[in-house]
Amino acid sequence: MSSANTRNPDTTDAQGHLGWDVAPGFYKVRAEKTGCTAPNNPAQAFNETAVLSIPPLVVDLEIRLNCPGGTSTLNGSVVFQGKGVAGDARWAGPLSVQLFQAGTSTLVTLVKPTGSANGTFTVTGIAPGSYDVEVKQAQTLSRRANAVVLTAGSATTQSFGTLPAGDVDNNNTITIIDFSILRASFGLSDGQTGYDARADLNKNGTVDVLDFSLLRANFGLAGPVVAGAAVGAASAR
Ligand SMILES: [Ca+2]
Ligand SMILES: [Ca+2]
Repeated sequence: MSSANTRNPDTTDAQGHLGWDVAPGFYKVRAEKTGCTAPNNPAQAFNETAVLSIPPLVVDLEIRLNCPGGTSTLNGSVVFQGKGVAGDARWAGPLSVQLFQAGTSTLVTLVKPTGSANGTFTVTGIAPGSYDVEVKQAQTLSRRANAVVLTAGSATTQSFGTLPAGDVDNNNTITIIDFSILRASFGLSDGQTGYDARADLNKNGTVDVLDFSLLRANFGLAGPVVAGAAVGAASAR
């Protein structure tokens, strides 16, 4: 560097630009960052320019690094009660996924992926780490899997198990309040005055005894239910 400009290290401006004065001569400029490599050589942990002859002034120098696996992916799956088997269109729809710092109540991120008819969902762009992951659908209790390890540049697969149905008001407990809403809509179908779609737990367009049975099977439960734990099986009623 020129003696008139010896800021080292230096930082970029808001546009990512960085510049400095040098004494006349021949230079290479090298860039490196932990976890990154040269785009055309994964074995080389840096990238650098060709030899630059200074002067003249060199501007718009661009040094690219390939930084793979900066984030991780979670491929999750859940099972629904009362809506047939995996592949049923009633399984598809919005989910709420919360990632907590493992072992704490610190919420790192809340995402709302759309689950498939098979109950699978994907969350991408997560910083690698260990998380307690909680999954909820609006009419079910949540399920939680603890200490799920997400690794940079790869996808982690996690089954959460059956989401207990019956949380009509979406507060993660199944109580008399949920029952009251269901009762108020009992016997009504989509389109009728007073019909409350939240109480249609099996998503068949009518609030009836099937919905009541689902709610009754899980009555008194609260989420999150730990992934893998058994819950009241509505299908047994
Ligand atoms: Ca509730
Ligand atoms: Ca129904």
